[in-house]
Amino acid sequence: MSCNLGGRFVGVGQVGHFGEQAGGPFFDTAPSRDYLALLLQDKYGPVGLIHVDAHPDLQDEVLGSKICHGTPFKRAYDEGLLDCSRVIQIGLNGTGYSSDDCDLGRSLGFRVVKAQECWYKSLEPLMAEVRQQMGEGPVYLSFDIDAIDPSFCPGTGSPEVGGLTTIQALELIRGCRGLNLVGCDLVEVSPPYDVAAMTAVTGAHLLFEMLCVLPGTQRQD
Ligand SMILES: [Mn+2]
Repeated sequence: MSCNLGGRFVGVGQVGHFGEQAGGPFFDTAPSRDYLALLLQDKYGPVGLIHVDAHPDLQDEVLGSKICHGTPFKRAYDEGLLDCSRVIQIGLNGTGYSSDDCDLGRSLGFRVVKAQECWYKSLEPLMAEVRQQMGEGPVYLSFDIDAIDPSFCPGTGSPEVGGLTTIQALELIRGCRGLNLVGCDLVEVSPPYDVAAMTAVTGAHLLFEMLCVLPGTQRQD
């Protein structure tokens, strides 16, 4: 395991076959995701992806930059890191760079589930479908905290109202049990925007929940 505690990027971990990381907003997010994904590609080849986020992060460039927080999955696609038939984006919501934001993923063969499609529902049925879609192959879970409604998680750089609840976030992560998870991240927690550490505490819980659904983890109901 290696850690970088020097900046907003609070940690990169690679434990055995598994990588888990937490990243702050903006420039540190995309490279950290890309770096770990490249490590995983060397080991596993193209991976399935469960991407929970209010934003598609599929722009080719943002403000002239190819590497920033709006571009990581376009770069991953371009690098051949993704098994596109096993990619789902969940929680897209609110403002975007363009009116076709939701179509970016669809055009690449991804399944896209907007936040509004999740309102008032348990996400357990959706996760049953996701487990079918992912099958036995390697899966990477990327969770942007801004998929969660800012009433729960205000501490993020691009908040979008009408997002998921924390209960739905737990359903999403717990619904990954049984998948061949080979890596995950939690990104875009921004302490300067946080209120009474609400977002940081939720983020810590979500990272713990991710550890609890790793392959081989013992479970007590
Ligand atoms: Mn986002």
